[in-house]
This record gives sequence, structure tokens and C-alpha cells, in this order.
Amino acid sequence: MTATPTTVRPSNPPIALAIAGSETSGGAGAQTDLKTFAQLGVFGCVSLTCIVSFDPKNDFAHRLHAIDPQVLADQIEAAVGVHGTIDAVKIGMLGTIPTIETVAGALEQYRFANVVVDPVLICKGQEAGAALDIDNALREKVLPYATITTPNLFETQVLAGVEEITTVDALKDAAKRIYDHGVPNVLAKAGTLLGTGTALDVFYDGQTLEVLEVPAIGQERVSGAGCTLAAAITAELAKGASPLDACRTAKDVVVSSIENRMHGNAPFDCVYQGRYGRQ
Ligand code: PXL
Repeated sequence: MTATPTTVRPSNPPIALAIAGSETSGGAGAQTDLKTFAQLGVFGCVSLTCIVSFDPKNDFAHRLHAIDPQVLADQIEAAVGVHGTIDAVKIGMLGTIPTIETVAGALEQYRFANVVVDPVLICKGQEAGAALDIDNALREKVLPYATITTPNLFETQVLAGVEEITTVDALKDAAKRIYDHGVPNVLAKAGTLLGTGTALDVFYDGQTLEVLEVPAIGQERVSGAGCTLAAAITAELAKGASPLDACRTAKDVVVSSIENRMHGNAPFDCVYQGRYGRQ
């Protein structure tokens, strides 16, 4: 007896592309992005910018290997070539100036509908001086294409060009300054660093200025929270959410990812998105 073939229909969910670094232990970067996309019902692709390998022999410091810019350009070309339309793009760690220039070229060429820029300026193990060059290149070459940017407190200070931010009002002011640089939506993240007992971020889109706040969970920094937040915003934009609603959902995803964090040998825990919406 021959079995009747079942009809296979493509499901074609929304598609998100992460242009990001690999963090091989799975706690941050592209690995986190893909898991977050999947958890939110979005098909994920990745174009790798760099490979980060923590060094267990040296207090888990970052070892950073940049991907050849042409290989990065080829990956983006491949993702776009296969899918045609990419509904949203997340830009994560870029790491070097040639990488930033390659990504800027791709953003100019493909004009993606939604671009989330998580301005990862430096990671442990990079020269502090490199942050300045990277900041300037990101600001000039990549931020002009952003639909939304999600700087943490340090990155907010650098991008807004302000001194240390210690109050919610100063954070609001900095978010407005970044908006004034031409970014249509800004989520300036203080997390727990303003001592409010909450994880507090400011959203600004030129009209709505909203403080997004959830109870802080624990005292320790959890690796991958920023990546998860930006990836969840990307997934929600791919599904058609407004930037503000995307940020609200993304904060819920981060809360779940921190509540369900992973503990290993490194001196920091990392997020796990796999229980969001399933508890
Ligand atoms: O969480 C920031 C981050 C982003 N991207 C990669 C990383 C890290 C931190 O470790 O390794 C690739």
C-alpha cells in the first residue's frame, strides 16, 4: 500500500535577520537573537560579524575574532537573496570599523523596513580607546538607518554626549538628544543602575516619552539581557507591532529570560528565553 503524500504548505512566518556576533556558549549575541526570534514566532537568520570566545583560563575574558568584511557582506546578500523580504533587522555587536562600514553599505543597499540598532560599543578585552572610534563610526554610519536604538546607560551617555546619568530626568533628556540626532525611536536603558529598585528604561519617539519599568530581579548582571531585549523588539516589529508596544513586550521577554537564567562556571549567569509564554 502506498501512503498518500501529505500536502506541505510553507508557513512563512515573519522573517528577522540578526547581524551580530557569535557568543559560543549561547548566552549572548546571535545565539540569543535566534532563540528570542523563535520564541516569538519569527523565522530567524544570522549574518555573523565576529566570533567571541570567552577564555576560561583568563576569568572568561572575551577573545574577539572579526569576520572578514566581504564574508559578512556575502552573508547578508545570501539572507536577502533567499528570503527576498526581511521584515526586521537587528544590528548587534560589530566590533571593528571595517565591519561597521560593511553593515552601513548593506543598510544603504537593502533599505530594510525595520532596523533595530543595539549599539554594543565595546566588550571586555577591547581597548577602551577603541570605544571612541567605534562610537563615532556607529553614530555616523549606522544610526542614520535605525528605526530604533537601544543603548544601555554607558552607551546612552556616549551617544547623547552627556556626563554621567544618575537620574530619570537626565535619562529622559539623553533619550531626547539621541532622538535629535535623527533616530526616530529611542529606548535608553538604565536597567537597575539608577537605584530605583526597578529595571527602568525610557522610550521616546518625538511625541511619547514613556518610562518602562519592571521590578528588578536579583542584584547581579545577567549576560545576554540587552541582546534579548533588542532581539525581541526586532521580532515584534517584524510581526507589525508599534515600536512602543514592541518595547513593552520585549521587557516582558527579558524578565522571563532573567527569571529562567542559566548558571554555569562563568562568573555571570546568562539569560534563557525558552520559557517565555510557556510558564
Ligand atoms: O551582550 C553583549 C554581547 C553581544 N554580542 C556578543 C557578545 C556579547 C557579550 O558577551 O559576546 C557576540
